Amino acid sequence: MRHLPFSNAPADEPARVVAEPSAAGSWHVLGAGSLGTLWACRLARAGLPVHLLLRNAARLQAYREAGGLRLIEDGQASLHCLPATDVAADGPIARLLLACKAYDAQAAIASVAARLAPGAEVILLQNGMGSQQAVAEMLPQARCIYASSTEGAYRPADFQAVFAGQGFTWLGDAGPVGLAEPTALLADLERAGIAHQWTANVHSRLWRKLALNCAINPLTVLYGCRNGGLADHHDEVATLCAELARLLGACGQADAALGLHQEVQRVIQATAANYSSMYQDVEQGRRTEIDYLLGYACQAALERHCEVPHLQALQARLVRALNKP
Ligand code: NAD
Ligand code: KPL
Repeated sequence: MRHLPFSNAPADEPARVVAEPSAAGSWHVLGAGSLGTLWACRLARAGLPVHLLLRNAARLQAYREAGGLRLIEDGQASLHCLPATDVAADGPIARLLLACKAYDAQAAIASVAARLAPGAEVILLQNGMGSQQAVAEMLPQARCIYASSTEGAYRPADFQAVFAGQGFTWLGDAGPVGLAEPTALLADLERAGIAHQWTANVHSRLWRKLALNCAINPLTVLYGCRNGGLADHHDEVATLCAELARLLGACGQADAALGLHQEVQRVIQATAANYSSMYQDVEQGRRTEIDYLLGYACQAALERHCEVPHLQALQARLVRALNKP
């Protein structure tokens, strides 16, 4: 869950953590933005080898000039001097965290796919649905792991992340269940203090989060309000939840629909002072992940002949609002 940004001012002098060059068994992190930095710094702090993969030589140079990654927690900054190369470098990758936005995921993974060792573990952190699935299809040689996270981080500047909201990350196999749990990977997360749980049904978690995001995020953009402002639009939220629950049922995800409206109301209350991630993207002039949220939901409904007129109207209103000059 995201929380209101607190002061962006980093603490006086950041604690400095110098990482050793990466060894076999390293974590590679592709996408050194908010969540990528949050994960990389916590893993490195726990003494685990972490290696950053940057998009190109210019980004690598910018990283060197920044002197490392800065993680800001409770107003305190720590500096993590992690080894980094650009994606064109050689060398096998055995464990990769893909931490870019949903709309960048396929291009990003294509730039390192040839380096993935057979059976490599690839954690996909993207929000919504559609992009993780598309990436998994591109990587038949890897063990793709879907993640659904409620942690919150934002980027006050390049190569910096503010840890803005404690949360939880569900992880599970993209492919058919049957593989043993990736115990070494989960042990690393435990050691790094990343709150998580392995689940045999991560798809249900992803659908549930998709539904929550569809019921809340677009309305916060359209009404220009914090999550708590949706208390004034109770009926509209209830109608959307009813359609989303029907859609989840039509998609074989009836469990993910249980108590949806109550949970949406609970999240609206619990995060009343926060701006949704979509609101923040729009506010900061960044592209939204709408295609992987409401867009995905409306397309799924169309394919299953499931009537969701309010969701469709919401999508049309949102697209109109986002395209306004
Ligand atoms: P972000 O924009 O802060 O970071 C993405 C990073 O990926 C950027 O540094 C970008 O330069 C990099 N990138 C993009 N294409 C690349 C490429 N081809 N090669 C190398 N790097 C590339 O995004 P974020 O907030 O960290 O979000 C990442 C994903 O996690 C999103 O899908 C988001 O919805 C999800 N998520 C974020 C949060 C959060 O609080 N930030 C919480 C839950 C889920
Ligand atoms: O996940 C969220 C987001 O803002 O993306 C919440 C807080 C649940 C609102 O949908």
